[in-house]
Amino acid sequence: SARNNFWQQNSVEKGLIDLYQSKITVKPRVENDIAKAIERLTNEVKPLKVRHEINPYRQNNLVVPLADMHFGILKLADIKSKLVELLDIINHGYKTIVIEVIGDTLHSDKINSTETVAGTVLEDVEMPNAIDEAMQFMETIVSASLFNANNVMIKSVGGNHDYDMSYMFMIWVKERFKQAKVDVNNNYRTAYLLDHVLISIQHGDVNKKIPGQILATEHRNMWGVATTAEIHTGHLHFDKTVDENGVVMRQFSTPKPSDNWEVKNGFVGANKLMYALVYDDERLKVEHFI
Ligand SMILES: [Mn+2]
Repeated sequence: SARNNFWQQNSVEKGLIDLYQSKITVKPRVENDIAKAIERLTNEVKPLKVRHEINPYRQNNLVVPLADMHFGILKLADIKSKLVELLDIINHGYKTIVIEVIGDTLHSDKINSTETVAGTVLEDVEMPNAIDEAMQFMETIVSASLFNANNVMIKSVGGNHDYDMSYMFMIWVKERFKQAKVDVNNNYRTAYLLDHVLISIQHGDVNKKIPGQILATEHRNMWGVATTAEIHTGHLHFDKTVDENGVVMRQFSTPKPSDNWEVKNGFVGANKLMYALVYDDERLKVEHFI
């Protein structure tokens, strides 16, 4: 803490003189403050109850893909206006809202150092605060979704920055939002049917060669029922949509600001967007760029 004072005083020799005083108090920086991290993680982890009702007039489905949020680099303040826009879209009301957590929600897989899953050391971010903000963000959009949809599903896969951390984070999500169907898993991809749309989510760092064929092979039953099939990924931080023999690959960008590594390498041009996708029974009808 710091405190400053300014005052004037009469002196016999110089007359009125200015006096200035600063008091600075410091205490040692605490490294490896596990107790503080545990307190943050367990703070008010009790189920949340949101007013939830079934409305048969809600026809369409909404998918909110969250790819590469990188909380730690990303601060909630960076996406305030995007969050308002997303909530406006959620407020229209849907049959089902799906929140897809596609990996790298958190920048680091460690709490007191900043590293990827493979151990690549990154520029330091404040992870307890990052987890706090990720929780606030999830709480905001899941609460709004529960209020505005007949069903809420939350699907997840870990990323190359947060695979282990993400697993634990999703356990918090599952415990916190008992009214939603939360898919916590330690797989590298997961798939689900949204009426007659088959959607697979995978972070995008693995299974890059023939993902459409792998989807058909691993989920024969859902593949047979589906009218359209899509794979949702992130990882590369830029927007790209490709129709690969009928399987639409949607790679989403990230709303986070460029970090030092990206600036150094010149990876600064991508749109910094969030997305909300509206589906009818059989296909994508509207894509919101937020
Ligand atoms: Mn990644």
